[in-house]
Amino acid sequence: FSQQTYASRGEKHAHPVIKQLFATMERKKSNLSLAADVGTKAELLEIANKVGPYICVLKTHVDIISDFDRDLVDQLQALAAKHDFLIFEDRKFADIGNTVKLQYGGGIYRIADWAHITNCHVIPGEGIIHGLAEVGMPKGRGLLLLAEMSSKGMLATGTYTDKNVEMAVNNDFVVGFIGSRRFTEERDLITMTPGVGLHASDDALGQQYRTPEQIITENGSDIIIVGRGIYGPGKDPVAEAQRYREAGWNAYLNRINLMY
Ligand code: UP6
Repeated sequence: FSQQTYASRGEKHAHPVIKQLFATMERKKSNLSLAADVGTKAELLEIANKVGPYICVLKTHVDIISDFDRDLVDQLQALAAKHDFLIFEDRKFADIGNTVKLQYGGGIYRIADWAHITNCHVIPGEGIIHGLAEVGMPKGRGLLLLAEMSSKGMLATGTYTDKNVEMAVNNDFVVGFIGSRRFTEERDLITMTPGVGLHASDDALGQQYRTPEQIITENGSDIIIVGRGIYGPGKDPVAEAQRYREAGWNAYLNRINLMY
């Protein structure tokens, strides 16, 4: 699949969210997702509006927003429509099926009502996917499994990663993975990769960075997730987003060309 264009994969894909995602990526020539880890509603809306034109996915952590409310969701959805991007709530669910069902559909955030994509750890076993699917599938949502993580010393390796792939291949609600590479050719499951930086050194809390070329061209991942590389101290978010969009897209073009 990594030899095909995003457009052709989108045309053939059975899942509505991934169809929409690939079409957006092709229209905007962007495989960049912004990890918007900011603390307030105003900051999130501001960066989503500024960087929106250059991204295919806005990745949120709604539980770090101090003044979260329904209006934030309405405004994010309006920005998603205006700038043509999808919303991925990086919730990293990790409980038993019955509990995650309540967490995904309810509480203050009601994530399933507005996030096209969310994700989970499969540490509890396959029941977590079934619980989330009960809420998300009727709404046409998609789920990513955390097959690997970007941080130093992470424990998602070997058999654990393989189990993620097995569970994903066998479930229609799963649309892909968080991880560093392409994981399977059995069906077109996407990979989104965090821990991407053009010149960043690793942070003090275990985060490790690789370049778009390593991730997209060499490893066959589909989307780069960039946070502080875009809005870190002293950075101009629009200029950085443009730079990462171009780097990510060129890395993809290199991959496609390599295959001809
Ligand atoms: N993230 C990782 N690594 C993972 C999974 N998720 O960094 O394995 C998320 C973080 C953060 C973003 O929760 O939102 O990706 C990375 O941000 P950064 O580019 O500022 O390091």
